[in-house]
Amino acid sequence: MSLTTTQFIKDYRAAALTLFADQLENLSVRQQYAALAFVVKGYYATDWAKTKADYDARQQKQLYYFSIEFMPGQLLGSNLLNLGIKTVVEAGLHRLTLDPATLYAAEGDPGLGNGGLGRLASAFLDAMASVGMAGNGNGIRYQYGLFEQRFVDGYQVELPDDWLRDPYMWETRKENRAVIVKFGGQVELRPRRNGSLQAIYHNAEDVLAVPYDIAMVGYHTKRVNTLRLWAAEPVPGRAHNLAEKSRVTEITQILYPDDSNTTGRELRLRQEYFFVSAGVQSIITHFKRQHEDLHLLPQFVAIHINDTHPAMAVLELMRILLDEEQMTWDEAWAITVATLSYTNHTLMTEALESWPEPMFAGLLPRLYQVAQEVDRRFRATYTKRYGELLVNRAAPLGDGQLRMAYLAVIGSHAVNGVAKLHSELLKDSVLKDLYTLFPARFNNKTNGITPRRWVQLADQPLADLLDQTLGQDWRRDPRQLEQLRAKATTPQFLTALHAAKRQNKVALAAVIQATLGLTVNPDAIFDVQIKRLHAYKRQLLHVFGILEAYRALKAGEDRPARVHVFGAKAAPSYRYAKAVIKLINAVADLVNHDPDVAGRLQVAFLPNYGVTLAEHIIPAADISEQISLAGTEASGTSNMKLMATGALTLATLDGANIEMRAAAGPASMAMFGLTAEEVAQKQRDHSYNARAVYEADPVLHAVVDMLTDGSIPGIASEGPEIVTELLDYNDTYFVLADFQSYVTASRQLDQLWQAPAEWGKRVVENLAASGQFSADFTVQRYGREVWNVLPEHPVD
Ligand code: 26W
Repeated sequence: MSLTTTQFIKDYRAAALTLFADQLENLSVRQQYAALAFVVKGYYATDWAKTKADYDARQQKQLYYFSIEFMPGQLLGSNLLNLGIKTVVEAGLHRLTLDPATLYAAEGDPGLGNGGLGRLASAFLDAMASVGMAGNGNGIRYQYGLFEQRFVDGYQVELPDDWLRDPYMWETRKENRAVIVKFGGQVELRPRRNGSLQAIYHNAEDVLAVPYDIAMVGYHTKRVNTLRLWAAEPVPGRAHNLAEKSRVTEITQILYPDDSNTTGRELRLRQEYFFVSAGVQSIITHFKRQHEDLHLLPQFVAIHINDTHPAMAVLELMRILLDEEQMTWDEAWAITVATLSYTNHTLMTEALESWPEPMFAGLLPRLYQVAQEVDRRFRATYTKRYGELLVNRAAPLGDGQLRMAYLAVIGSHAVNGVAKLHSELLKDSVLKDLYTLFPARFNNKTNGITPRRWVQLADQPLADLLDQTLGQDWRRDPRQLEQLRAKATTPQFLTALHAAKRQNKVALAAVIQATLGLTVNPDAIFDVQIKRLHAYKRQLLHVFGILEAYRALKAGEDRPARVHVFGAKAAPSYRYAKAVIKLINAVADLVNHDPDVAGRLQVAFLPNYGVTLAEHIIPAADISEQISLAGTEASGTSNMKLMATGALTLATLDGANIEMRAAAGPASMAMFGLTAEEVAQKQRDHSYNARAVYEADPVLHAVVDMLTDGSIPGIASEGPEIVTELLDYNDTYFVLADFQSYVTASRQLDQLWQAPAEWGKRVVENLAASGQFSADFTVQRYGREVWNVLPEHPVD
């Protein structure tokens, strides 16, 4: 959009007067931020309305991305960048003697997700708007997001994330689009003359679902899509006592903080049905405003199920097509399968949701009836050809449970994993039987990241250097970065690259100083591991690497200085993960206060890791730790972000690490560890003996013993607990097995660090290849191969 600084200042002053009846200068930073967001909202309002009108006028097929989690991050910077007015507005702010960084920092970060899955959903929405795909988000407007993490004496403490205490400027309440969602009661099926069954609800509990829409502004496309988040409210005009009121509002009160363990709680089931039913109902209402015949639905609507949490969309769409549209089962089923598609994000069995039939039937009686019929017809269709055994294993209802992953596959026309290895492992393991039945549905869609947030916004020094070196085309098509391989070999460029990274490290050092009171050496290697705390992600292996280095330095060995930076929240009920958090903080205390290693080894565990903190940490990383046990991390996305800002990856052959290495080159990453096949083999033949590895390796032995011999103060219970998992429960995630090759690979990076030109060369290889992992390419592949929703402004 064309905007002058003068015009912006005029608009901004007007907004301050309108919103706060006062001059800009007199307002608090929070109010100045709110007025600025208000102005920006006005700048894309027309495009937003026009986008919707265009889609309707052109009868554009639209994709609805159903996800129980979204992590959009702060939106002011990305909205200004995507509108193409960031420079103009920042110039205006300076002229008003306001500091853009202070206003950016005043924005809350809606933590409506746990980790990878939620952040990916938001990256996809940004990407779809930026390539001109008609893609919308559908989720929940939690009143409380993911808990705020504090460390008290090294222990994780969770505080409520009351993110709505200040009005959220980017949302618009659309009560005119509210719908009713029904829970409980009994359902009577009364046959109609046309043979279809009318479902009559008795004593059902009605909940009002009120949508809040947030604009998803495309990058220089004038396309603005919608993220719709639903809030639960009592139906107005119905008498509700306090208990009834809170029973309703609690549905969207809080995000479940687990990212790998199904809680099986009824409230979670209510949350899942609530946003699915509200979403499907509003999609069908919108469709019917334009089309009579719902048989045409798959031509104009695609609904994507982001992991199993929205899998009830299969049953809800069937319910509406059967009960309200009076279709036959086969008609309804054909439409449902053609409209729906499903992505699996984890192989962890404990993360695959299933609901006890009694709970499901009690809360969702009509949906349960539909589920029974889906199950009956599934068995009737496939048993003859595939036999009872396989069909019993693959049927949606089994062992008294409704198995949501199976329901999602059976009710969708496409099923994908999020990296090549993961998509293959899905076929060999958790979805093996369904792959036998529906091989054509299975495909892979390797994850991606949005280079606008992680490079253009978070890493200004690198972005400026890339502009100087390549011009600006890379900002539209990051595959242009491949040109770096040829252009970026000069000592000048490598020096400038190192300077850009150092600038980010100095900035992060200031954050570490302010947050932890720790002064870190910006010329040390910044070794970063940022992701949820989970045993399979092996933060423990990283700790063992630190202890190995600590012992070596104490023994007088010389090593390049390293600062280990951690960011990680643990699910509150995940005891082992919380023990590892305490261990990391205890090791930080030990190492950071030991004069023998001062300035050569430091550990900074920054609390409350999330999107905004990631934007500070990622550009400052030299080493990216992607050390999960091979075969456990579905894809990873922090690996791609750290690659795109010039870190070298220390990695196992797991998830997307494999594809990143293939893209950047065999020497571009420091690989180590067992392969997924080797792990599977050892698991199959039970040939792994962790204690034997421990006994056979004196270095490892000494490191493990530090967890119980008092060398690390403050872990009297956590240390033994962790060692018990390793030596008595045979180390589920092969930490001991991969220790030596991990240390070797890490030491190779120490060597490389002492050859800056060589290090720089590897960084260039990674930067050059990083463009391939833009989410723009990922969503285009989904659009062309699964959703049949095409990009208006394709990047290819
Ligand atoms: C029911 C509790 C629960 C909640 C969330 C179970 C599982 C989840 C998510 C699927 C966990 C998750 O975030 N998975 C991550 O998804 C990323 C995006 O595809 C991948 O990059 C990560 O590898 C994967 O762990």
